[in-house]
Amino acid sequence: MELHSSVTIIIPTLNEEENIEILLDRLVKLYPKINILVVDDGSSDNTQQVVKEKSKVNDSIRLIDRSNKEEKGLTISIRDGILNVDTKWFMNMDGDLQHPPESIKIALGCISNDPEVIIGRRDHVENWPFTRKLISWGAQTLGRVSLFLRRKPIPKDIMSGYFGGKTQFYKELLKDDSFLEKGGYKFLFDMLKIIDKNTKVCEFGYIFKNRAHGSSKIGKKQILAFAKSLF
Ligand SMILES: Nc1nc2c(ncn2[C@@H]2O[C@H](COP(=O)(O)OP(=O)(O)OP(=O)(O)O)[C@@H](O)[C@H]2O)c(=O)[nH]1
Ligand SMILES: [Mg+2]
Repeated sequence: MELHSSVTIIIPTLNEEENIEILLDRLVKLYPKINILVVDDGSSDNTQQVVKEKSKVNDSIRLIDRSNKEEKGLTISIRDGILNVDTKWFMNMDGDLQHPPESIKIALGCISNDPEVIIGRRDHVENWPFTRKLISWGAQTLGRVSLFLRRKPIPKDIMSGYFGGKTQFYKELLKDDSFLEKGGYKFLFDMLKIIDKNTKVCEFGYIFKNRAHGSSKIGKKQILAFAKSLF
């Protein structure tokens, strides 16, 4: 489909060898013409090897290897991904199958509205323990207050990692990337804090799955970086 060739899926990864193989296969099957850019921060497992193997047989799949970069982290990996996108549209998604590849189709339905920003909204979260729900609720609430005080757009899921939009819009913003909390993991929230209230945002809903394999990389350091970004 013509539309798919104008889209790049960015997938930041850190030790996702089992998930990334399944995810790439599913994406290619669903959207054969789509471009895929995996941004890996020096995984110690076989994530990079898996991506390299896939990219040998499919030149729509690319790998950015950040192993030798001094600054590591999810937010700056997404930044590097966006700066290397050469299609009109992009979507960022997790590499652990929590963001269902089937909903890319729904996300791309947004394109007919010609939005600057596209945001996936977690309508339902599978099996989160009470503490995680509480932390997430607290973060969303504080974040919303922070955006309200700044008179900024407030989409339903301001902490979403499933987002994208018009590449050129993001590249313009990234000419000065000082708005990013570099050690953090909430690129979208950092961006919502600086964009114009009238920026055209399109939202779509999806079910946030459990991590398929491997373990979470979000720890105290990332939570602290988020707390800093509120102020
Ligand atoms: N390049 C890069 N990717 C990262 C980094 N930390 C996490 N990721 C990737 O970013 C995505 C989201 O990270 P997760 O650890 O799944 O965070 P989460 O979804 O909030 O947490 P869980 O629900 O526990 O999985 C995954 O694809 C990770 O592999 C990092 O420092 N660098
Ligand atoms: Mg995850």
